[in-house]
Amino acid sequence: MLTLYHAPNSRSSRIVRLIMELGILDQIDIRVVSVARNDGSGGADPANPHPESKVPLLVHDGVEIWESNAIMLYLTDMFPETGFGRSIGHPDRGSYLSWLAWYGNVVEPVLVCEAAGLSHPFLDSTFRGVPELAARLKAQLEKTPFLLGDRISAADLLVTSPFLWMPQVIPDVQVIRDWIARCQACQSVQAIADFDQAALSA
Ligand SMILES: N[C@@H](CCC(=O)N[C@@H](CS)C(=O)NCC(=O)O)C(=O)O
Repeated sequence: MLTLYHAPNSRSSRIVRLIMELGILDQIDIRVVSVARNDGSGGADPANPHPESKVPLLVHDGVEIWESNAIMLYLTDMFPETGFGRSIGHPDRGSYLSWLAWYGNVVEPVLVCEAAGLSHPFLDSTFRGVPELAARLKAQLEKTPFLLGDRISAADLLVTSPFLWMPQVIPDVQVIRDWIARCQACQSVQAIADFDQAALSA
């Protein structure tokens, strides 16, 4: 039994989007919960078992899996036939794990600091900044249309996701803009928008 705790228009929306791309919506019990929002709205939901009251949280037969990159890896490993991940033994497995981890370890800290207007030598030396992040993406996207070659993967969904909520931090680099547009061309973009709108109206 798989249960996803989800709040509309939040970091868990990218997990619902992946679930739609994997075609496994009917296999997951999606429970909509509230979370505390940056604008002061919302609040912790007693129905959400996440230990920090956050989303996303996936629960599989009683085991909790938290953090978006871990959840994406878990789901794509569980449903390898969908082609959205790269299984153990695949030549791109190491790159797949690296992009997923890089997102959590580098992309979110860099973009959150940028959006918050924070700068400090410790932040720069630990995470680098937006120019280095853009250079890393540009170098890859000049070689391949998606992070892992010719086919979109969960890594593309994850790494492009913050650019949807924070378009102001999209690097002004054409190959990056083209890649974001390619990733946004999927049907799941409208599907998740409709799903979240319906959840908010319910
Ligand atoms: N690194 C976590 C971040 C999760 C996170 O911060 N989620 C926000 C929603 S966008 C949340 O639940 N916030 C509620 C809170 O901070 O109490 C992930 O990517 O899964």
